Amino acid sequence: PSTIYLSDYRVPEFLIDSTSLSFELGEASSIVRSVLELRRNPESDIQDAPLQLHGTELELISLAIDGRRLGDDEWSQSGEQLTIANVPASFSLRCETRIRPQDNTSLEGLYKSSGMFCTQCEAEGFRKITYYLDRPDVMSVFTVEIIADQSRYPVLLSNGNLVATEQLPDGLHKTVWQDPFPKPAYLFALVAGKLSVVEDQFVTLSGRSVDLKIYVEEKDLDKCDHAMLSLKNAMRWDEEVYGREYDLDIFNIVAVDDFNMGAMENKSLNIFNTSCVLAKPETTTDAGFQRVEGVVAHEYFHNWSGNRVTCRDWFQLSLKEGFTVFRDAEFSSDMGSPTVKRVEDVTLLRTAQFAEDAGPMAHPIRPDSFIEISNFYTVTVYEKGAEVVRMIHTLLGPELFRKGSDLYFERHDGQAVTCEDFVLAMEDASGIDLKQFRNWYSQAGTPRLDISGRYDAQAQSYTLTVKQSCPATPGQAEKAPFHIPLALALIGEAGQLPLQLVDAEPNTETADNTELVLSVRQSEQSFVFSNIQEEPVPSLLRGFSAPVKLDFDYSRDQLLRLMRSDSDGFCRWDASQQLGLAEIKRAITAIAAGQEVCPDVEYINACRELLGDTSLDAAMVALMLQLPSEAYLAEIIHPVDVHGIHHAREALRKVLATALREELSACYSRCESDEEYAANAEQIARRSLKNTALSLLMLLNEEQFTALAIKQFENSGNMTDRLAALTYLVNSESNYKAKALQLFYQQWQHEPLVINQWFQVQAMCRLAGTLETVQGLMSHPAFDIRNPNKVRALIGAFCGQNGVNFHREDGAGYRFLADQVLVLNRSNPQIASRLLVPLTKWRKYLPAAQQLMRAELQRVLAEPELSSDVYEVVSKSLQ
Ligand code: B3K
Ligand code: ZN
Repeated sequence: PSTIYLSDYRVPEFLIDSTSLSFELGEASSIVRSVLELRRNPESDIQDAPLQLHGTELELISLAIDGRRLGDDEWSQSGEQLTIANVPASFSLRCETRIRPQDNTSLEGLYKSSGMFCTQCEAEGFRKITYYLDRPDVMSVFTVEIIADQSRYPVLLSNGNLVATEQLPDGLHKTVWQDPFPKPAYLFALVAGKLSVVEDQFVTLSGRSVDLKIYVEEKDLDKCDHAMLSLKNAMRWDEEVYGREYDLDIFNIVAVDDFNMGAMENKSLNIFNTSCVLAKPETTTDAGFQRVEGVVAHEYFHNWSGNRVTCRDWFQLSLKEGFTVFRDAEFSSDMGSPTVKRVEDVTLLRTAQFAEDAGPMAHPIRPDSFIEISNFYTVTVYEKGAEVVRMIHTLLGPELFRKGSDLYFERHDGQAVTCEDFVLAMEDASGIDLKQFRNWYSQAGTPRLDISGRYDAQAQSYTLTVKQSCPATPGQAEKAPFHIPLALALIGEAGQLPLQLVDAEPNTETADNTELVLSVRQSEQSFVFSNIQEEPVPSLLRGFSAPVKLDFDYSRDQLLRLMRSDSDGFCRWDASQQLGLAEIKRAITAIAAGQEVCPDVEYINACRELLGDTSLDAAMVALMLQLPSEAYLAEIIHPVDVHGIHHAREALRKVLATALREELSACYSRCESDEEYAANAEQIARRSLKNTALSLLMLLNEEQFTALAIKQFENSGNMTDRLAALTYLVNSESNYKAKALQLFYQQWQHEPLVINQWFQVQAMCRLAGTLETVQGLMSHPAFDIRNPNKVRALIGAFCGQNGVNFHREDGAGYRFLADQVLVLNRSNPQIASRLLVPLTKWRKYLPAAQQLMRAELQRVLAEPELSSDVYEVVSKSLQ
């Protein structure tokens, strides 16, 4: 496999003005006929180039130029390339190919999923359908004809508007679709199947009425309401917040079972993983409801940030993904609880993204090379990319940011552009210089801020000294300083102090002048605040204003003050996490020395206060009571002793539960409610706190709490509470767990999404013997290795979220993962390379683990027929 470089980008030599496709979908194979109106690109330097089209795994039947069929000597094929040497300046190319969607297990291109045909073309799947210029800067107007058996495939969909339907002989029928908006091939979609539909309407700001349709299997018709509501909310929100209106008369969503990721934003025909569209209280957890809302919105928002304005090349992926994640995060924040959403996003960033940035696959949000683009749909491109857009938002403020996004959409509507074009629009609209800020696009690694504060009582001044650095990443030894927005406040005894900065220009200030955003630009920089009457506690990186690691030497009492009274929800939560982290570190030391774990009384008291304070948002209390996750701890404590961390954390949780037994119990009762389920912030918060309390109480191993869990498991009407109870029971010593698992299976065996949760709960069980359970479940009739959701639920959850069992000291967890990766390498390379990620982090662990992990990676690398996906990840991780 070869490496592709951003610096090698050239404009396309040909353009495709229009694309007509005709599909004859059959049971053994399908025929694709295309007519492409091609012409040489006037902007290309090479005006005599041969035509080179992409194509993979296609059976070529015939080729014709302007109606004349080409002889075998007029074209040649090598690798993914079809070359036609002599072509005129403009011409029509007719091409016929045969493909086998039934045998396509990669779930890329055209494939079958539970009896229906569907497509996934991003990034480079269209070349598995027909020969084409499969690159995002070639945009074309598509007309699509679909012919299929009417009884098996009554619904035939593609992008744009339905312009014709026709009955054909032999039980066939046909539909014709036309998409007026030029688009790259990666946004093409086709669906054919037996589908039921839920319909609604949306009237846009300018008064146009849009038909909204969600297509699902008939049995799922009762699970579409939440997605439909989320779609309408997203459409309204994009009008209000970004001034973006929907542009066609129809918007379709289709749910499919077998899908490599969450969903896909194909123009007017979004295709969704069932897990990201179906929801009802009995089968879906609160997290599931929120995911549906977020993903529906995300794909919808792509209509502007992605489709109307698309990417020039795949190195610019974050242009659409980072921006769209930022947009969907703000939307979810507006629909629910802003602080909770922020804490969840920061948690993901600090665990998965920071780990990626510190690992062998580290890359900037705009990578400069790749072997397989599918490997770059990463937390870095998406989530860190969103943080970069958020920082621009912070530096510009909401009004100028909106001016910038308006300019961006207006300037580039209908174009395929770069991250640079986005930044330029933001600069042009705001007049704010983002020159140094651009380093965020080109440099990988998580910057580190080391901050210290000095109070001068005499001068009544407070000085913050900020040092920034960024560790080396593969291919980038030295980094230039970043432009980092550092939001802060200074907290005194009675609250936030007024801020007067000496000799520097902050970017933003709050109305009362007690909060501001410092622009940190140098490797070392000091900021002096005057008229400070008492020694303050700095509240730093408010709202997590930059994706950095922050180090400030807070005392316990300072952290307690922040945890009790900071007005910034994120900082408040973060203080609780830092206190928890300190306790876990002490517990690790205590256990290693054979001593008892006994946390600081003040810390326990602060937790007690939280539990008793009914004025607080329950969701925040729940978040603050949860100790930093093992995944986060693995980012902080090096080398990572998985078992040591796990035992210390569990021991500490148990001590906390013992100390807070009465309060937790009271809190549980207070949060119980029999009102009708709603996925709103208030109820979600209450369930979250209730289940956090129960999870702690379960550690006490007392019959009364086990009984409580059993009661919750048996009686609750919603999946959030039932699944939480099942999880705690499965992780307990209770004899009831086998029965619970069996009951649960029996009740939900016909709901694949629920059964995935059943697999996941078992795969994540912390008790010994889980690997054997997982291995056993691999041959359960409900498991299917060709279905990515099942692979993620069982294998992915075990290897990625069950540290103690995956990192078994005998290496059996590593061996298991390598075995599965080798199987999936053949059927579904994208899923295989994703799954491999936990092994690639081998360098962080203790020497014995390192050796075992590396041996498994070497075994994978030795496989003779590695896909480019797996090859890239495994070879880079061993470098
Ligand atoms: N754009 C798609 C992701 C495609 C992944 C291709 N391997 C979904 C999204 O981000 O909205
Ligand atoms: Zn996206």
